[in-house]
Amino acid sequence: MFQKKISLSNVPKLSEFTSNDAPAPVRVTDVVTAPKVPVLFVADLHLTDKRPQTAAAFSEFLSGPVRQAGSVFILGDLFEYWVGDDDTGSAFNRSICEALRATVNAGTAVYFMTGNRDLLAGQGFAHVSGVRLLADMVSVRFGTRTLLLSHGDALCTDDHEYQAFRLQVRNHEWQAGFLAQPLDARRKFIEKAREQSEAAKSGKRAEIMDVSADAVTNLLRSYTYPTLIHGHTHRPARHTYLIDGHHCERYVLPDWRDHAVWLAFDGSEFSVCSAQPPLPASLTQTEEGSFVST
Ligand SMILES: [Mn+2]
Repeated sequence: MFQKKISLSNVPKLSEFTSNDAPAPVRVTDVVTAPKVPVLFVADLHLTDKRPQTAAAFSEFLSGPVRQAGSVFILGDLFEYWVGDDDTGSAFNRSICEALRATVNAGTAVYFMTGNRDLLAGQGFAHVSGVRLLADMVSVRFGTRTLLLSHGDALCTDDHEYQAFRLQVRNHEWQAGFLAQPLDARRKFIEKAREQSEAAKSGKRAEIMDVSADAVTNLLRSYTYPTLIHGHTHRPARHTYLIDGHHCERYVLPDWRDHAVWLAFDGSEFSVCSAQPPLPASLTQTEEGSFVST
C-alpha cells in the first residue's frame, strides 16, 4: 500500500506548535462495565532499560499484587517512550510484554491506555502483551458509581502550546509519516523532542502544566459528578470538590521511581498502596486534601 512519507527533518519542532484556540472539552470515548475487584490503578511508570530497578519493581508488581487483584488499569506512560509496535522485538520491550502476557494468562484483566510518552502503543502491542486497549477517556461503571479514567494531559488545557503539540502527534497522517521512518531515526527524534519538551517546561509556570481547574469542573459536571483518576502531572494527591452541591474526588496517581505505588479500589473504598512503605512524603498532603493511606 502506498504510504506518504514525511521526512523527520520536516517534522515541526515543539516550539512551532502554538495555538490560542480553546481546546475541545474532554469527552468519554470508552466504557468498561463492572471490572473484577479489587481494581488497581497505576500510571507514569516510565519503564526503560536505563532504570532496571523500576522495571524489576513492575515485574514484582505484576506477579504479586496484580495477580491477587481482579483487574489492573495502566493509565498511560507505562514506557518512557514507545516508537511503534514494530519495536516489540527489542529485549526490554519483549520482557515487559511477556510479563504482561503472563499476568493476563493467569486470569487478571490488564487494561491499558496510552499516555503522551507511549502514544503509539496500539493493536500490535496489545496483541503481543494481551492488554485490553482503552481510549482516553474511559468511564468505568460499578453499579451506580462511576469512575472516569484519563492519562491526564488532555486536561492540561491552560498549556496551549502543549495542547497544539498533542493534537499534532495524534494526527493520523503525522503518525503514519513518523512510523514510516526506521526505528533508529524514530528513537533519535523522540530523544530530541524530549529535550525540547524539558527546555520548554523550564520556562513555564508550574500551574500552567497542571490540569486546568475549569477543565476538571466542567468534566465532573458533564458526567454527573464521578470520581476522576488520572496521572501525567506527577503530583500525587486526593483532591476533593464540592460542585453544585455534589462531593467529587480526583485522584492523581504517583509516578514510579524505584518501587511500585498504586491506587486500589474495592468497589467502595480507595486506598494507596506501595511495595515499599512508608509512602514518599510527597504523597501525604495537598492543599485540597490528603491521600488516603492504609
Ligand atoms: Mn504523561
